[in-house]
Amino acid sequence: MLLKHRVFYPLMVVLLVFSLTACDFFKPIEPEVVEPLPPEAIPSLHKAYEGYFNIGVAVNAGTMNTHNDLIEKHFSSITAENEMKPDHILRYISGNELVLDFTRGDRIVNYALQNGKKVRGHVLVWHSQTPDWFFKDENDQLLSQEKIQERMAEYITKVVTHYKGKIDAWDVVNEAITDSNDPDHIYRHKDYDKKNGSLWNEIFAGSEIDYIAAAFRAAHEADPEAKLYYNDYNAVAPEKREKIMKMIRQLKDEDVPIHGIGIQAHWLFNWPSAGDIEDAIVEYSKMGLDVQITELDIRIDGDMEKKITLSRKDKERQADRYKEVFEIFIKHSDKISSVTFWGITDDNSWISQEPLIFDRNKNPKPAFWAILDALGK
Ligand code: 9MR
Repeated sequence: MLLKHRVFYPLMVVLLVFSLTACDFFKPIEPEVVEPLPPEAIPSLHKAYEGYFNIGVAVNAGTMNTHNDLIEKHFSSITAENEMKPDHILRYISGNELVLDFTRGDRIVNYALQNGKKVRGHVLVWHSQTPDWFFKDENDQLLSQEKIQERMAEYITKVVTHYKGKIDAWDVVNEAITDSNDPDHIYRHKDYDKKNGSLWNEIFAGSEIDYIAAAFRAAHEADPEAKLYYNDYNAVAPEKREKIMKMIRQLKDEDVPIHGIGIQAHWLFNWPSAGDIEDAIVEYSKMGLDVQITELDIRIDGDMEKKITLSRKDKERQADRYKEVFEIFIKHSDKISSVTFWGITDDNSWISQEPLIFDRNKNPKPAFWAILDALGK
Protein backbone atom coordinates (compact mmCIF):
# COMPACT_ATOMS: atom_id res chain seq x y z
CA MET A 1 0.00 0.00 0.00
CA LEU A 2 2.71 2.38 1.09
CA LEU A 3 4.78 1.46 -1.95
CA LYS A 4 1.74 1.98 -4.19
CA HIS A 5 1.34 5.53 -2.82
CA ARG A 6 5.00 6.25 -3.10
CA VAL A 7 5.03 5.34 -6.77
CA PHE A 8 1.49 6.14 -7.82
CA TYR A 9 1.10 9.75 -6.61
CA PRO A 10 4.43 11.12 -7.82
CA LEU A 11 3.77 9.41 -11.15
CA MET A 12 0.37 11.10 -11.37
CA VAL A 13 1.97 14.48 -10.66
CA VAL A 14 4.60 13.95 -13.34
CA LEU A 15 1.94 12.88 -15.83
CA LEU A 16 -0.25 15.86 -14.99
CA VAL A 17 2.62 18.35 -15.38
CA PHE A 18 3.68 16.70 -18.62
CA SER A 19 0.21 16.76 -20.12
CA LEU A 20 -0.22 20.44 -19.21
CA THR A 21 3.10 21.47 -20.77
CA ALA A 22 2.52 19.18 -23.75
CA CYS A 23 -0.86 20.82 -24.30
CA ASP A 24 0.82 24.15 -24.33
CA PHE A 25 3.59 22.88 -26.55
CA PHE A 26 1.25 21.42 -29.16
CA LYS A 27 -1.15 24.33 -29.05
CA PRO A 28 -1.37 25.76 -32.58
CA ILE A 29 0.32 29.15 -32.91
CA GLU A 30 -2.49 31.66 -32.77
CA PRO A 31 -2.73 33.61 -35.99
CA GLU A 32 -1.76 37.19 -35.38
CA VAL A 33 -4.85 39.36 -35.76
CA VAL A 34 -3.84 42.51 -37.57
CA GLU A 35 -6.48 45.04 -38.44
CA PRO A 36 -5.77 45.81 -42.11
CA LEU A 37 -5.17 49.48 -42.88
CA PRO A 38 -7.16 51.11 -45.67
CA PRO A 39 -4.95 51.42 -48.80
CA GLU A 40 -4.91 55.23 -48.57
CA ALA A 41 -3.16 54.98 -45.18
CA ILE A 42 -0.26 53.10 -46.79
CA PRO A 43 2.25 55.25 -48.70
CA SER A 44 3.66 54.14 -52.04
CA LEU A 45 7.12 52.71 -51.49
CA HIS A 46 8.55 53.70 -54.85
CA LYS A 47 7.22 57.25 -54.53
CA ALA A 48 8.80 57.57 -51.09
CA TYR A 49 12.12 56.54 -52.66
CA GLU A 50 11.90 58.90 -55.63
CA GLY A 51 15.20 60.71 -56.02
CA TYR A 52 17.10 57.82 -54.36
CA PHE A 53 16.66 54.77 -56.61
CA ASN A 54 13.97 52.74 -58.34
CA ILE A 55 12.16 50.19 -56.23
CA GLY A 56 11.63 47.03 -58.26
CA VAL A 57 9.95 43.67 -57.87
CA ALA A 58 10.13 40.25 -59.48
CA VAL A 59 6.74 39.19 -60.82
CA ASN A 60 5.52 36.09 -62.61
CA ALA A 61 2.62 35.13 -64.88
CA GLY A 62 0.45 34.57 -61.79
CA THR A 63 1.34 37.48 -59.53
CA MET A 64 1.16 40.10 -62.29
CA ASN A 65 -2.60 39.41 -62.20
CA THR A 66 -3.25 38.43 -58.59
CA HIS A 67 -1.00 41.13 -57.09
CA ASN A 68 -1.36 43.94 -59.62
CA ASP A 69 -2.64 46.29 -56.89
CA LEU A 70 0.61 46.07 -54.91
CA ILE A 71 2.83 45.99 -58.00
CA GLU A 72 1.32 49.11 -59.50
CA LYS A 73 1.30 51.07 -56.26
CA HIS A 74 4.66 50.27 -54.73
CA PHE A 75 7.13 49.46 -57.49
CA SER A 76 8.66 51.43 -60.35
CA SER A 77 10.59 48.57 -61.98
CA ILE A 78 9.71 44.99 -62.87
CA THR A 79 11.75 41.83 -63.40
CA ALA A 80 10.23 38.64 -64.83
CA GLU A 81 10.99 35.98 -62.20
CA ASN A 82 11.31 33.20 -64.78
CA GLU A 83 9.55 34.14 -68.02
CA MET A 84 12.53 35.72 -69.79
CA LYS A 85 15.05 33.03 -68.91
CA PRO A 86 16.48 30.89 -71.72
CA ASP A 87 14.38 27.83 -70.80
CA HIS A 88 11.20 29.89 -71.24
CA ILE A 89 12.26 31.52 -74.50
CA LEU A 90 14.20 28.76 -76.29
CA ARG A 91 11.96 26.23 -78.05
CA TYR A 92 14.09 24.16 -80.44
CA ILE A 93 16.51 24.30 -83.33
CA SER A 94 15.18 24.18 -86.85
CA GLY A 95 18.02 23.27 -89.19
CA ASN A 96 20.66 25.51 -87.74
CA GLU A 97 18.36 28.23 -86.50
CA LEU A 98 17.05 28.81 -82.98
CA VAL A 99 13.29 28.99 -82.66
CA LEU A 100 12.19 31.28 -79.84
CA ASP A 101 8.92 31.99 -78.09
CA PHE A 102 8.44 35.40 -76.49
CA THR A 103 4.80 35.00 -75.49
CA ARG A 104 5.30 34.81 -71.73
CA GLY A 105 8.04 37.41 -71.59
CA ASP A 106 6.00 39.79 -73.74
CA ARG A 107 3.05 39.62 -71.38
CA ILE A 108 5.17 40.84 -68.48
CA VAL A 109 7.10 43.44 -70.47
CA ASN A 110 3.91 44.88 -71.98
CA TYR A 111 2.22 44.93 -68.59
CA ALA A 112 5.20 46.80 -67.13
CA LEU A 113 5.38 49.37 -69.92
CA GLN A 114 1.62 49.97 -69.98
CA ASN A 115 1.89 50.84 -66.30
CA GLY A 116 4.89 53.11 -66.72
CA LYS A 117 7.37 50.74 -65.07
CA LYS A 118 10.98 50.14 -66.05
CA VAL A 119 11.99 46.58 -66.96
CA ARG A 120 15.07 44.63 -65.87
CA GLY A 121 15.74 41.85 -68.37
CA HIS A 122 16.67 38.63 -66.57
CA VAL A 123 18.66 36.74 -67.92
CA LEU A 124 20.63 36.03 -71.13
CA VAL A 125 23.52 33.72 -70.18
CA TRP A 126 23.18 31.37 -67.22
CA HIS A 127 24.26 27.79 -66.48
CA SER A 128 20.87 27.12 -64.92
CA GLN A 129 17.45 27.24 -66.60
CA THR A 130 19.06 26.79 -70.02
CA PRO A 131 18.10 23.55 -71.77
CA ASP A 132 20.86 20.99 -72.09
CA TRP A 133 20.34 20.64 -75.84
CA PHE A 134 21.44 24.26 -76.26
CA PHE A 135 25.01 23.24 -75.40
CA LYS A 136 25.08 20.09 -77.53
CA ASP A 137 25.16 18.89 -81.12
CA GLU A 138 22.84 16.35 -82.73
CA ASN A 139 25.04 13.53 -81.35
CA ASP A 140 24.60 14.79 -77.81
CA GLN A 141 28.21 16.01 -77.66
CA LEU A 142 29.14 19.37 -76.12
CA LEU A 143 29.62 21.99 -78.82
CA SER A 144 33.04 23.48 -79.57
CA GLN A 145 33.81 26.96 -78.19
CA GLU A 146 33.32 28.42 -81.64
CA LYS A 147 29.93 26.75 -82.20
CA ILE A 148 28.44 27.57 -78.78
CA GLN A 149 29.65 31.16 -79.08
CA GLU A 150 27.88 31.45 -82.43
CA ARG A 151 24.72 29.99 -80.94
CA MET A 152 24.94 32.29 -77.93
CA ALA A 153 25.39 35.35 -80.13
CA GLU A 154 22.37 34.32 -82.23
CA TYR A 155 20.27 33.90 -79.08
CA ILE A 156 21.34 37.20 -77.51
CA THR A 157 20.93 39.15 -80.73
CA LYS A 158 17.42 37.80 -81.30
CA VAL A 159 16.25 38.33 -77.71
CA VAL A 160 17.77 41.77 -77.17
CA THR A 161 16.57 42.94 -80.60
CA HIS A 162 13.06 41.67 -79.85
CA TYR A 163 12.98 43.79 -76.68
CA LYS A 164 15.02 46.70 -78.02
CA GLY A 165 14.02 50.03 -76.49
CA LYS A 166 11.89 48.33 -73.82
CA ILE A 167 14.50 47.07 -71.39
CA ASP A 168 16.30 49.40 -69.07
CA ALA A 169 18.87 46.91 -67.74
CA TRP A 170 19.86 43.42 -68.88
CA ASP A 171 21.43 40.77 -66.67
CA VAL A 172 23.75 39.59 -69.43
CA VAL A 173 25.68 36.96 -67.49
CA ASN A 174 24.47 35.39 -64.25
CA GLU A 175 26.39 33.46 -61.57
CA ALA A 176 29.50 32.54 -63.58
CA ILE A 177 31.86 32.89 -60.60
CA THR A 178 32.66 30.02 -58.23
CA ASP A 179 31.73 29.73 -54.55
CA SER A 180 35.01 27.93 -53.89
CA ASN A 181 37.32 29.73 -51.48
CA ASP A 182 40.40 28.46 -53.30
CA PRO A 183 41.98 31.63 -54.75
CA ASP A 184 43.02 29.67 -57.86
CA HIS A 185 39.41 28.95 -58.79
CA ILE A 186 37.66 31.92 -60.33
CA TYR A 187 34.82 30.42 -62.36
CA ARG A 188 32.09 28.01 -61.28
CA HIS A 189 32.94 24.44 -62.15
CA LYS A 190 31.37 21.04 -61.41
CA ASP A 191 34.60 19.80 -59.77
CA TYR A 192 34.38 22.29 -56.93
CA ASP A 193 30.86 23.79 -57.12
CA LYS A 194 29.32 20.47 -56.24
CA LYS A 195 25.66 21.28 -56.72
CA ASN A 196 25.93 23.39 -59.81
CA GLY A 197 28.60 23.25 -62.42
CA SER A 198 28.29 25.28 -65.59
CA LEU A 199 28.35 23.93 -69.10
CA TRP A 200 29.42 27.40 -70.24
CA ASN A 201 32.53 27.23 -68.07
CA GLU A 202 33.12 23.60 -68.93
CA ILE A 203 33.27 24.32 -72.65
CA PHE A 204 35.42 27.43 -72.11
CA ALA A 205 37.56 26.04 -69.27
CA GLY A 206 40.62 28.30 -69.03
CA SER A 207 39.19 30.98 -71.36
CA GLU A 208 35.83 31.70 -69.73
CA ILE A 209 36.33 35.41 -70.24
CA ASP A 210 35.87 34.87 -74.00
CA TYR A 211 32.21 33.87 -73.92
CA ILE A 212 31.46 36.43 -71.22
CA ALA A 213 33.01 39.25 -73.25
CA ALA A 214 31.22 38.04 -76.40
CA ALA A 215 27.87 38.00 -74.56
CA PHE A 216 28.20 41.64 -73.45
CA ARG A 217 29.33 42.71 -76.93
CA ALA A 218 26.39 40.98 -78.64
CA ALA A 219 23.89 42.53 -76.20
CA HIS A 220 25.36 46.00 -76.64
CA GLU A 221 25.30 45.74 -80.41
CA ALA A 222 21.64 44.70 -80.40
CA ASP A 223 20.50 47.50 -78.06
CA PRO A 224 23.14 50.17 -77.44
CA GLU A 225 20.83 52.04 -75.05
CA ALA A 226 20.30 49.15 -72.60
CA LYS A 227 22.52 49.06 -69.50
CA LEU A 228 24.35 45.76 -69.13
CA TYR A 229 24.99 43.97 -65.83
CA TYR A 230 26.86 41.02 -64.40
CA ASN A 231 24.56 39.53 -61.74
CA ASP A 232 25.48 37.17 -58.87
CA TYR A 233 24.67 36.02 -55.33
CA ASN A 234 27.21 36.28 -52.48
CA ALA A 235 28.53 39.25 -54.45
CA VAL A 236 29.35 41.15 -51.26
CA ALA A 237 31.26 38.31 -49.58
CA PRO A 238 34.86 39.59 -49.75
CA GLU A 239 36.40 36.43 -51.33
CA LYS A 240 33.80 36.17 -54.06
CA ARG A 241 33.72 39.93 -54.55
CA GLU A 242 37.46 39.88 -55.32
CA LYS A 243 36.88 37.20 -57.98
CA ILE A 244 34.00 39.09 -59.56
CA MET A 245 36.09 42.26 -59.60
CA LYS A 246 38.97 40.43 -61.20
CA MET A 247 36.70 39.27 -64.03
CA ILE A 248 35.22 42.73 -64.46
CA ARG A 249 38.65 44.36 -64.52
CA GLN A 250 39.63 42.02 -67.32
CA LEU A 251 36.44 42.86 -69.25
CA LYS A 252 37.04 46.56 -68.81
CA ASP A 253 40.66 46.19 -69.93
CA GLU A 254 39.33 44.65 -73.12
CA ASP A 255 36.82 47.51 -73.58
CA VAL A 256 33.86 45.23 -73.14
CA PRO A 257 30.63 47.22 -72.66
CA ILE A 258 29.69 46.34 -69.07
CA HIS A 259 27.85 49.03 -67.12
CA GLY A 260 26.96 47.58 -63.78
CA ILE A 261 26.90 44.91 -61.14
CA GLY A 262 23.75 43.17 -59.92
CA ILE A 263 24.04 42.24 -56.25
CA GLN A 264 21.32 39.63 -55.81
CA ALA A 265 20.97 40.03 -52.02
CA HIS A 266 19.31 36.80 -50.87
CA TRP A 267 20.38 37.67 -47.34
CA LEU A 268 19.91 36.54 -43.74
CA PHE A 269 19.00 38.41 -40.56
CA ASN A 270 22.67 38.18 -39.52
CA TRP A 271 24.57 37.78 -42.79
CA PRO A 272 26.32 39.41 -44.58
CA SER A 273 27.69 42.08 -42.28
CA ALA A 274 26.77 45.72 -42.82
CA GLY A 275 30.49 46.39 -43.37
CA ASP A 276 30.72 43.83 -46.20
CA ILE A 277 27.61 45.23 -47.88
CA GLU A 278 28.90 48.77 -47.72
CA ASP A 279 32.44 47.86 -48.83
CA ALA A 280 31.10 45.97 -51.84
CA ILE A 281 28.90 48.87 -52.99
CA VAL A 282 31.83 51.27 -52.65
CA GLU A 283 34.37 48.98 -54.33
CA TYR A 284 32.18 48.08 -57.30
CA SER A 285 31.29 51.71 -57.75
CA LYS A 286 34.97 52.71 -57.70
CA MET A 287 35.38 50.49 -60.77
CA GLY A 288 32.95 52.76 -62.59
CA LEU A 289 30.03 50.34 -62.26
CA ASP A 290 26.43 51.22 -61.53
CA VAL A 291 25.18 49.12 -58.60
CA GLN A 292 21.75 47.49 -58.61
CA ILE A 293 20.35 45.33 -55.83
CA THR A 294 18.54 42.80 -57.96
CA GLU A 295 16.94 40.02 -55.88
CA LEU A 296 16.45 41.23 -52.33
CA ASP A 297 14.84 39.01 -49.71
CA ILE A 298 15.82 38.53 -46.05
CA ARG A 299 15.32 35.20 -44.32
CA ILE A 300 16.05 33.92 -40.85
CA ASP A 301 17.75 30.60 -41.59
CA GLY A 302 20.60 29.77 -43.95
CA ASP A 303 18.98 26.49 -45.01
CA MET A 304 16.74 27.56 -47.89
CA GLU A 305 14.83 24.29 -47.77
CA LYS A 306 13.51 25.03 -44.26
CA LYS A 307 9.92 26.20 -43.95
CA ILE A 308 9.56 28.79 -41.21
CA THR A 309 6.70 30.90 -39.85
CA LEU A 310 8.09 34.04 -38.25
CA SER A 311 7.00 34.99 -34.74
CA ARG A 312 6.11 38.58 -33.97
CA LYS A 313 9.60 39.02 -32.52
CA ASP A 314 11.23 37.55 -35.63
CA LYS A 315 9.28 40.01 -37.77
CA GLU A 316 10.65 42.86 -35.68
CA ARG A 317 14.18 41.54 -36.14
CA GLN A 318 13.56 41.23 -39.86
CA ALA A 319 12.32 44.82 -39.90
CA ASP A 320 15.49 46.01 -38.12
CA ARG A 321 17.59 44.19 -40.68
CA TYR A 322 15.69 45.67 -43.65
CA LYS A 323 16.13 49.08 -42.06
CA GLU A 324 19.85 48.50 -41.62
CA VAL A 325 20.39 47.55 -45.25
CA PHE A 326 18.20 50.35 -46.61
CA GLU A 327 20.12 52.87 -44.52
CA ILE A 328 23.23 51.66 -46.32
CA PHE A 329 21.51 51.89 -49.71
CA ILE A 330 20.32 55.42 -48.93
CA LYS A 331 23.79 56.49 -47.79
CA HIS A 332 25.13 55.25 -51.15
CA SER A 333 22.17 56.15 -53.32
CA ASP A 334 24.50 58.07 -55.65
CA LYS A 335 26.00 54.67 -56.58
CA ILE A 336 22.78 52.62 -56.70
CA SER A 337 20.13 53.03 -59.40
CA SER A 338 17.67 50.34 -58.37
CA VAL A 339 16.68 47.98 -55.53
CA THR A 340 14.50 45.02 -56.55
CA PHE A 341 12.66 42.64 -54.20
CA TRP A 342 12.53 38.99 -55.30
CA GLY A 343 8.77 38.60 -55.02
CA ILE A 344 5.85 40.55 -53.57
CA THR A 345 4.07 38.73 -50.73
CA ASP A 346 5.55 36.04 -48.48
CA ASP A 347 3.43 33.27 -50.02
CA ASN A 348 4.90 33.78 -53.49
CA SER A 349 8.56 33.87 -52.51
CA TRP A 350 10.86 31.09 -53.78
CA ILE A 351 11.82 30.64 -50.10
CA SER A 352 9.26 29.45 -47.52
CA GLN A 353 10.56 31.65 -44.69
CA GLU A 354 8.43 34.78 -45.07
CA PRO A 355 11.38 36.83 -46.34
CA LEU A 356 9.47 39.68 -48.03
CA ILE A 357 7.83 42.93 -46.92
CA PHE A 358 4.15 42.10 -47.53
CA ASP A 359 2.42 39.19 -45.80
CA ARG A 360 0.24 36.57 -47.46
CA ASN A 361 -2.82 38.78 -46.94
CA LYS A 362 -1.07 41.56 -48.85
CA ASN A 363 -0.64 43.65 -45.70
CA PRO A 364 2.59 45.55 -45.12
CA LYS A 365 4.81 43.84 -42.54
CA PRO A 366 6.96 45.66 -39.96
CA ALA A 367 9.74 45.44 -42.57
CA PHE A 368 7.73 47.65 -44.95
CA TRP A 369 7.37 50.38 -42.32
CA ALA A 370 11.02 50.04 -41.33
CA ILE A 371 12.10 50.70 -44.92
CA LEU A 372 10.05 53.92 -44.91
CA ASP A 373 11.53 54.78 -41.49
CA ALA A 374 15.01 54.39 -42.94
CA LEU A 375 14.37 57.56 -44.96
CA GLY A 376 14.12 59.44 -41.67
CA LYS A 377 11.38 61.69 -43.03
O1 9MR B 1 12.68 32.62 -58.20
C1 9MR B 1 13.08 31.71 -59.20
C2 9MR B 1 12.36 30.38 -58.99
O2 9MR B 1 10.98 30.53 -59.25
C3 9MR B 1 12.94 29.33 -59.92
O3 9MR B 1 12.37 28.08 -59.62
C4 9MR B 1 14.45 29.28 -59.73
C5 9MR B 1 15.03 28.23 -60.64
O4 9MR B 1 16.36 28.44 -60.96
O5 9MR B 1 15.00 30.56 -60.02
C6 9MR B 1 14.57 31.51 -59.10
O6 9MR B 1 15.22 32.75 -59.34
C7 9MR B 1 16.65 32.76 -59.21
C8 9MR B 1 17.18 33.84 -60.10
O7 9MR B 1 16.72 33.66 -61.43
C9 9MR B 1 18.69 33.90 -60.09
N1 9MR B 1 19.21 34.02 -58.75
C10 9MR B 1 18.67 33.07 -57.79
C11 9MR B 1 17.15 33.11 -57.80
C12 9MR B 1 16.59 32.22 -56.71
O8 9MR B 1 16.91 30.88 -56.97
